[in-house]
Amino acid sequence: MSSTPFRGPVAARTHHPEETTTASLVRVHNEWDPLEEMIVGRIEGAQVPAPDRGLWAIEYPELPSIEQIPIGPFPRRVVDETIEDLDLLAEALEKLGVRVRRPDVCDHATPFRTPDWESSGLSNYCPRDLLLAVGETIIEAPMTLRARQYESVSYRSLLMEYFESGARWLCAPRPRLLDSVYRLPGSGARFAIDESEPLFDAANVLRVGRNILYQVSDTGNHLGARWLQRALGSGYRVHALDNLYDSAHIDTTLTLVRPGLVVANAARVSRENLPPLFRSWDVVYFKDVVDTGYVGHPISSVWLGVNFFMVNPHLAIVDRRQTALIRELARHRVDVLPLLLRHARTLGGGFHCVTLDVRRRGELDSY
Ligand code: ABU
Repeated sequence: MSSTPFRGPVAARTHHPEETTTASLVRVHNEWDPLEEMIVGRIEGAQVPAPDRGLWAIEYPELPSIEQIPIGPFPRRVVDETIEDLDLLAEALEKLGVRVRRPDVCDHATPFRTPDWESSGLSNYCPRDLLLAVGETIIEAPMTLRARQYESVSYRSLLMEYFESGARWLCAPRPRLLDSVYRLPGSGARFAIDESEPLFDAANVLRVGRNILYQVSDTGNHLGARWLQRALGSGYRVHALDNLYDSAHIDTTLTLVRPGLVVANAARVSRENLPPLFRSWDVVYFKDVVDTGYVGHPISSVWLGVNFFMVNPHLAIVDRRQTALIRELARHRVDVLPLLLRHARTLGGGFHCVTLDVRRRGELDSY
């Protein structure tokens, strides 16, 4: 087990007196406390960007060549049905009393340049990938794909509002993402990115109070974990886990239900690599995921089926086609609001990915 704390013992600490304010619209300590405010993504304007080494290495490593990446807009039907599904999710949350926020609509085909390369954008479908809310801090992650370097522009007015309310707003060092960062499919390297600069997608992280789980993988390196530990300070302990899943994001591998209950993807997690934090928890090693299919080329595995989120410790929002999972949650006294994301696999995001919980009612604890 490689759970690597980078700083000393966990201790309560405030960064600066002015940074702790009950008025902050960002205040979230874990994945299950009662939800008060959530960002729900958008699909309008989404596209697969011009191909580059990173897109191939991270999103399409199974393709034999970079030229075979299916670039361009997603099919009209996929976009229209996803607009409906996301709007229904937003409505359902509002009926539950949750304040729902959305990013601005953006044309991701607009090209942009840095001194080193040119790219265009991807989508605003997955706020979870991009922004990390921990306590009263919201962080723009140092994204691993070039195409996603300016995605946070669509969240700018929201970030300003959060800042004005008292939240601590950080942007991780903008990565340079030279060609040499990426290790191409077939190179024999374990991960698609190297350790030359801090890199991580926010969806590599799960919040368990003062313990922050961080998946080292194609979308997060050790330097990224070190940066995050330093940014959060000694009140938190970042656990860098390099034995869970080598590909993108942690939220199809572990899903936290409430203190003491976690759903683990049985294809990736066993007693041997279960994070030590969960040794005294009930663990549902779940295997009966339903493949909900895709159009064209999928950018995620069948395990998007376990990519659900908690509205509170007793209520989950789960894809309604995941009948075995819904039964399993019922066995553990968890109610489910069954909803639909018809194109989750095509677009690379389930219910946890397409949302970002920025405020939950509850206190910071150590678990
Ligand atoms: N965006 C998460 C995809 C992870 C997976 O394919 O399992």
